[in-house]
Amino acid sequence: MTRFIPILAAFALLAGAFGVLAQSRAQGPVDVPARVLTGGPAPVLAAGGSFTDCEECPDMIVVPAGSFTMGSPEHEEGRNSWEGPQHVVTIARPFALGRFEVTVDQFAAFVKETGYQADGPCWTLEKSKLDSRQERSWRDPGFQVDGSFPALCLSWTDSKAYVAWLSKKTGKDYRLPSEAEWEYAARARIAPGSGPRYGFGNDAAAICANGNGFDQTGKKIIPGTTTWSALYCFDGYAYAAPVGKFAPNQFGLHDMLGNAKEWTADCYHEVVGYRGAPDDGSAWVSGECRQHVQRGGSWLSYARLLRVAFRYKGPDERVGDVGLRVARTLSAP
Ligand SMILES: [Ca+2]
Repeated sequence: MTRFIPILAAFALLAGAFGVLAQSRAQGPVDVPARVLTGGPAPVLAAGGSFTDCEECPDMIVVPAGSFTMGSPEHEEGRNSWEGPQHVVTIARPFALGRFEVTVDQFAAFVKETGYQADGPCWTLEKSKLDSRQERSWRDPGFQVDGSFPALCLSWTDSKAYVAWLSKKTGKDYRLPSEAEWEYAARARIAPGSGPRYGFGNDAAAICANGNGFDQTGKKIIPGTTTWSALYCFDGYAYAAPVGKFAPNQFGLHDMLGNAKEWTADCYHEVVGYRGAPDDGSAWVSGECRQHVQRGGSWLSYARLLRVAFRYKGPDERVGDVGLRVARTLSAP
């Protein structure tokens, strides 16, 4: 039961009123072949460049170095105290981040090559009921998916195993992004200052053009959600969407807003908020670490939960709206 509660709380949060539980890219990415990264004295990669290290590997975007203000201002509507205090984080070197969330096809390549066991159970919402279902997994998260969908029902351990495999396969440093890297990339700005609450802007009605959240499509189609808080727009997807169906942000990254919540490397420090958090873009892994941070919201998240400063937490369980996006450290030029 103790493991059930955080999962339930997380779902209630992302689902909003679960009724008392029943309520212009940087400069335009330029394709950079992987070999420029792997060859001898590597040329400096331009921010916005993209590469892929192997056929089955995620498409990567080079995120520029810069600084940003992490967290939400105290006056932001719907804010939680643990989104503060706001603090400036400096990302001293460019790094790479997946252009999309890791897809079913990409995760399948990992499972096929290693025999890794990532089958159920997975917590899914079906027939108006959240439950841990043995038959659900990344292959079948409770609704129809194909290889272009984000791989869902992945635990933090599954996600770590995937990036470890990518590293071994490519000889490169693949990893989960830090929470700071994630928020920096989602805000897609390279100078400090409070940016717009949804990354692309402040207009909740425009979310449907920028990402897949819990919208009027979902409310119409998903059983038992009529009392839930939803976006006042239609994004066309009741459940998850294939990756890349929505506009990229200024860094060329798709689906930072909604679709799948994404694991980060960071431990969750709810009580202290960001007091004691690193300011150099590294992951915060010291102290209590019962849960890890997830970011970005999902197809089950309404506007407040899609704010770029919103922080989710989750125990190491498989859940039907949680997947990952990979990061990679870039070699020094
Ligand atoms: Ca939707």
